[in-house]
Amino acid sequence: MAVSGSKCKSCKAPAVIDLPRHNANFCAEHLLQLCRRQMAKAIDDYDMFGPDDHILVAVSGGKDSLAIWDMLIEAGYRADGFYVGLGIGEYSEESGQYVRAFAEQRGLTLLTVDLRDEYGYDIPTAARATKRVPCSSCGMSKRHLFDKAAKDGGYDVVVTGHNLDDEAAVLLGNVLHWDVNYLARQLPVLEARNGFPRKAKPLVRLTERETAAWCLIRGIDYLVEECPIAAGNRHLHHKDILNAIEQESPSTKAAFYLNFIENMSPLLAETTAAAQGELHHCERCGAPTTGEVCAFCRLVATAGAHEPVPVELVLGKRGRR
Ligand code: Q46
Ligand code: ZN
Ligand code: ZN
Repeated sequence: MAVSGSKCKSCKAPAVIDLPRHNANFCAEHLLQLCRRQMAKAIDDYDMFGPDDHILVAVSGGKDSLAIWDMLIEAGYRADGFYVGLGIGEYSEESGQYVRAFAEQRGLTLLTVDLRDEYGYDIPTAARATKRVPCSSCGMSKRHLFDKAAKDGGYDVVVTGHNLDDEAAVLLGNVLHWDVNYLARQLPVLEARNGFPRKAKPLVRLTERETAAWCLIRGIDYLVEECPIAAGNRHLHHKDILNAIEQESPSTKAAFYLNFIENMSPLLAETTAAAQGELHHCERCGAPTTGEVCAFCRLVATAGAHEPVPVELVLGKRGRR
C-alpha cells in the first residue's frame, strides 16, 4: 500500500496511501483521522443516531462491516454485532469465523442466527426452491432477520457497512432503469416506520479502498474473498464502470452519489411517502407485511420443504471465476 517517496498531506511523514479524489497522500494516522471525520460527518449530516442510541451492526466478516463496527466502538458508541449464517458453503463458514474472532478479541457482544439450524433452509436451497437468483432470497432473509433482531433486542438503529462504492453502483443501476421507487428509498438513513427499525449507512462517504486501509492499519482480519455467488452480480459491473470514470476524473463517484442525496432525494420524498402503503402484521411471525403472510415466512415454508442443495449447484456459469 505504501506510496514510494510521497509525503502525508497533513504531517509530511511518509505516506501509506494516495487518494486522488482528495488530491492528497496520507500517513497511517492521518488516513485513520480522515475515516473518522468522514464517518462523523455522515452520522451528523444525515442525523443517523446519537451517543445514547443502542446500535445493532449487521456484520458479514468482510472489511466494511468489521470496519464500521470498529469505528463505532472506537468513537464511543454502544454497538453490538449481528451475524446471519447463510449456509453458502465454505464462504459462510469462514466469514463466521472472522466475525466471531473479531468480537471475541475485543470483548464485544455478537448475536448470531443460522438459517439452516433455526429456519431449516440455506441460501443455495432457497435459490433452487424459489427458482430465483440467490441474492433475492438472501437479501430478503437478511433484511427480515436484521429487523427482527433489532425489534427483539430493543435496538434503536440497524447499521450496515455499505460504502460509497456500493451506494454509487446501486444508484447507477437504479438510474439506468429510472427505477423511481428504488431511487426514492436509496437514502443513507431510513427512519423507523410501521414496525421497521431505523437503518443507517455511516460509511457512505468512504470508498472500499479506504475501509480496507482502515482494517489494514487497525490490524483487523477480515474475509477478503467475496461471496462466490456475487460474481454474476450486476452491481460489480457497475462498480467497474464507475471505477473507470473515477480513474479519468477523480471524485466523480462521490459527486454522483452525494449530490444525488443532496439535490435529488428531497424531490423524491413524495414518492417515498406514496410507496409506504398500509401494512398488517404477518399472521405467522407478526412482522409488518402487505399480505397476510410475510415474504420471509413464505420462503421458510417453500425452502424449508426442499431437500438441501449444495452451493456448487447454484453457482452455474455466472458464479464461477
Ligand atoms: S446477497 Fe448475494 Fe450477498 Fe447473499 S448471495 Fe452472496 S452476494 S451474500 S451481499
Ligand atoms: Zn500524517
Ligand atoms: Zn412472517
